[in-house]
Amino acid sequence: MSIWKKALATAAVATALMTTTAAAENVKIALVVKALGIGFFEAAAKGAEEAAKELGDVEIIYTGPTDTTAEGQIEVINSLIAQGVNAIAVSANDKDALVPTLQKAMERGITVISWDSGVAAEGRMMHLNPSSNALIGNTIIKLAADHLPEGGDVAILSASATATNQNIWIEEAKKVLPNYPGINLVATVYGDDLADKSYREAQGLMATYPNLKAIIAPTTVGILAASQAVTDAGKIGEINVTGLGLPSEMAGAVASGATKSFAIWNPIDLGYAATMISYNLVKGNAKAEPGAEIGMGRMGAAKLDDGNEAAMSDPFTYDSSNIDQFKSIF
Ligand code: RAM
Repeated sequence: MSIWKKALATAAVATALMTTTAAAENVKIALVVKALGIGFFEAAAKGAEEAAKELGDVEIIYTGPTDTTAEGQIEVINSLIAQGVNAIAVSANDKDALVPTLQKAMERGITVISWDSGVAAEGRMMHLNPSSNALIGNTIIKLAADHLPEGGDVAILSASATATNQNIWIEEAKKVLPNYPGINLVATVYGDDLADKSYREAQGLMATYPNLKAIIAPTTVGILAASQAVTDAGKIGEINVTGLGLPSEMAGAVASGATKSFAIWNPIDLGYAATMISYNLVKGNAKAEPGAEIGMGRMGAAKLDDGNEAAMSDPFTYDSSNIDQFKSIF
């Protein structure tokens, strides 16, 4: 072989090697959350890391804005597009505002799903709900009603006014209110999933509605802040704070009696499942279309409905009888 032929052959081997290395590159999955610093999303990130470890060739990019705005998420998503990630799995601060940016991501070949808080159908391939929306809506009212046998005034302290998930749950909750005749919903306010704003909104509710018997917060940030506000106002026993919370954050409120009970699903499993789904879509192991079953590792398979949505498990209720078993998990 001439020296030139040898050089060419070596170059060919080198090229082949480079191609193999490129093919073995990690699948980059970005978990975009409503905002950084929220315990619920940190638990979901733990699940995403668990899935990545199991899969072996995945890199998780856990990211989000500093406050729960669509603008902040759009900025984050644009930078992920520029980085060339393989998948974006987003919990949306707004159903519609993210659509054009996510469409741009999909046009560039990026897999886009929403989980927890959804994006409108045209802005994602599928959406993973933590549970049935109707069930969550009923659960949050029932949690309050169970401790109000005589009925009474209740108020909702939500996350941001544009949060897809909370808005759907509140809509579902309002539908079942006629089934709870003594329960009188007097107001819905928004704490934007910020601890201080949620605390002030809870104080505002107590000042405006002197007969308030329960604050229902379908957000882990809101329920914690409201239980603190009720405690600081000396109203434990008078106002019950309930809704959706994390056992790790709510153990104190349950012990003090500020919160009699609350519910949630497992956020670790949710982050794990969103990662597994993203991976399977990137790898072409499944297609996001009605009727499809997309593998979620140890969580089984997500079965997509006509709107390309799937739901995971039922929410679980925590109170003084069981919170100690869960408070170190999530
Ligand atoms: C907060 C967020 C999240 C929601 C939970 C219940 O952590 O708003 O989106 O699912 O509460």
